[in-house]
Amino acid sequence: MLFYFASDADGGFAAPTLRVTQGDQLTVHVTNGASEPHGFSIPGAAGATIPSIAPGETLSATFTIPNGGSYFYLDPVNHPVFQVLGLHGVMVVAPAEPTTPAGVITPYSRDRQTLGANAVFESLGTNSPQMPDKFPGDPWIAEFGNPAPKHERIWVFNSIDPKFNLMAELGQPIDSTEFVETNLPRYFTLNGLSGFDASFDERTIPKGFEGEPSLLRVLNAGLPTFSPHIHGNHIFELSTTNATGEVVVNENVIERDTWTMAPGDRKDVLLPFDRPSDIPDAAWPPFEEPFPLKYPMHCHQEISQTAGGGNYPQGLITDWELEGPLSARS
Ligand SMILES: [Cu+2]
Repeated sequence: MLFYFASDADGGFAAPTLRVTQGDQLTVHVTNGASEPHGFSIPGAAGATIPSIAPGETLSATFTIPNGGSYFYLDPVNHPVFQVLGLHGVMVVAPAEPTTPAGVITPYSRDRQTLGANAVFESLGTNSPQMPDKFPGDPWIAEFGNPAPKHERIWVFNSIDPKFNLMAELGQPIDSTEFVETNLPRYFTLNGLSGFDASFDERTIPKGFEGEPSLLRVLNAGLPTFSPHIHGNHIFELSTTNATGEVVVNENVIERDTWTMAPGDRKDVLLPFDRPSDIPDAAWPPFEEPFPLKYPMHCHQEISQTAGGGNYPQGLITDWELEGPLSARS
């Protein structure tokens, strides 16, 4: 597999999304087209590391694809400088055995599943084996391998301090300690976009009818800790990672309206596409306010909502769209 960190081949992402399956052998060939050494690593994937690649050199790594979940591939050289400056991408791993003992599909392999996460997936849909009245509609529909899944979105967060981007552009060396300790981000991005651009990006906005739950794979490549917050529905926080980068499915799945994304965090959350709970039965579906109902995701770290030192809301923000009620689904 050949890929380029800097290409725009995958839409707004800085690098292509790898969609692979647990247990397969994968060989990546990485060519360094820059004028300084770079490397390659996938935290949580044993053997997926090339410590250093000289300018103009191509090196390879072959590894067994790890457990189902969401991963970063990134440049570990001068960490976290080149990762934050843009040398990162996402690897989505389909689990080898995605079903729960009750036969419901999840993003996680059977031997890593938890009762708590399974209960969420088993409660989705009109024919739910757990709670048929809780989330009427469909179960979560897995689209493993689909490059443009309807029921999944990837959200990569990042931050930019232009002073360091200028140094990189001029070929000046950047000290990683200085980079971290003096970083004053002026731009905050979601999939490389911000503000209005992120709020209207079809690859970024979760969309669906009531009863069409969506998986959000949320990854923080930047330096700040973010606090994404979603209106309209609560999310279920499904997974995190351990110290070695392995995907860990949460035992206790908490329903949240805001969650924490520390630097390097990779967390999957489920957006149930439930009827917003503050709309009374008698007022649903609404007839004065037209569909789609648009709800924001914004970040509760307020600086991240700005650009260029104050332009609001041109930061890390997007919408999700409820296209219609269950009764209007085709
Ligand atoms: Cu809000």
